[in-house]
Amino acid sequence: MITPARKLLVTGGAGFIGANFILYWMKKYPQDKIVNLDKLTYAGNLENLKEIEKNSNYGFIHGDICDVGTIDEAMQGIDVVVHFAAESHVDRSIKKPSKFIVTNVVGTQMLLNSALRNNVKRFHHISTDEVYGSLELSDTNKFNERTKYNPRSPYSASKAGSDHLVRAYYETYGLPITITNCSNNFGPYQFPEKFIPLAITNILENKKVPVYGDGLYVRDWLYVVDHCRAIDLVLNKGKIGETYLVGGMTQDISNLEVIKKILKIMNRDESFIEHVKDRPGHDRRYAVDWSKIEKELGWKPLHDFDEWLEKTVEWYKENEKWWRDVKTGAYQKYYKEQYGE
Ligand code: NAD
Ligand code: TDX
Repeated sequence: MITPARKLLVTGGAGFIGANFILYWMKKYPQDKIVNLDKLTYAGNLENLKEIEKNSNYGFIHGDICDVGTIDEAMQGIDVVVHFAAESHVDRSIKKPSKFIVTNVVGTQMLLNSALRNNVKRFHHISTDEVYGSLELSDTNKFNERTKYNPRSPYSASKAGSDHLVRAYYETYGLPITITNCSNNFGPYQFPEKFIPLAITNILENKKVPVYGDGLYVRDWLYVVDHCRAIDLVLNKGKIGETYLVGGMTQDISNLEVIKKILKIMNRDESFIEHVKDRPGHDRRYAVDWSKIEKELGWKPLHDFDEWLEKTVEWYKENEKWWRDVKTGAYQKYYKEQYGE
């Protein structure tokens, strides 16, 4: 158990899950101090943290996890590192993989070194179910903590590399680590390159939604606050050196089913669906067995997919300025390169 009034270093806290985590944590543990270290890449947005930016227990460092000077300074007096910072979009990793290796692999190793030098009490690494590769649609099996790693995209290969390094620092140097491998998140502040916010914001702009290939790809959707709750439990009750898988409540729901639900919520017909060229090496199915974290730490997802999908649609409707501001210049260029005119 980590004692109260802790000092946390959150990396990538200006991104989707990191920002949700900071908002969640500051509400639940107002006595704790948080330092957010973020490079503010295209995916980082300080608007996500507006409601807490003036809180005296919150501080922001604009910096790169690959920069030793910056991270050594940020690590001073830190009890707990929660490491979200990463290049996170599979399609971008297919077009330009190098950045993924630099940030996700090299950056993680730099942080591990600094955490070791500064005697942090916990290094928690945020990872993904994608490191386990792809399941068949006909398969009833799910990923669990014993599943063999089999990453199939540059993104998932880089995350797998980072997971191995985190475990190596535990085994070799005794760094007190924990890892969570989580399934697909959705919710407020998700950058509209990812499927659900891309679909919602395209529909709000009266544009079609690109669905890769046959659309019969399956993801294990989890509302982002449930992910934050899982990290909270692992930080407070998790066993050092352990990995916990975290997943949602949906039963093998396909991308086509997801988009049909969104269209129904938004009162639009299925003419908004546009099948486009498939993603190379597209993983068919992800499904997560989260019974270990349930049995050992008492976690289970609490946010129903349909209900929170509707609330997420509402959030994007109510925060039009937020997504219009990010769907500008560089985003337009990316969109054209990815989907054509
Ligand atoms: P995101 O792309 O929204 O945010 C990433 C953040 O990291 C941004 O704020 C960005 O500026 C920052 N960053 C990138 N490179 C950096 C660097 N070199 N130095 C410092 N900061 C840097 O990502 P997300 O969806 O919030 O994902 C967060 C973490 O969770 C990632 O590690 C990702 O692999 C993992 N994850 C994501 C999902 C998901 O569904 N989104 C699921 C499981 C795991
Ligand atoms: O335009 C699209 N059309 C489409 O059909 C996009 C962007 C996606 N898709 C499909 C691909 C996937 O089957 O939707 C599904 C979800 O795609 P993404 O939102 O890109 O997520 P995914 O590739 O599954 O990876 C996500 O979950 C695990 C996150 O981006 C990762 O960071 C996380 O680790």
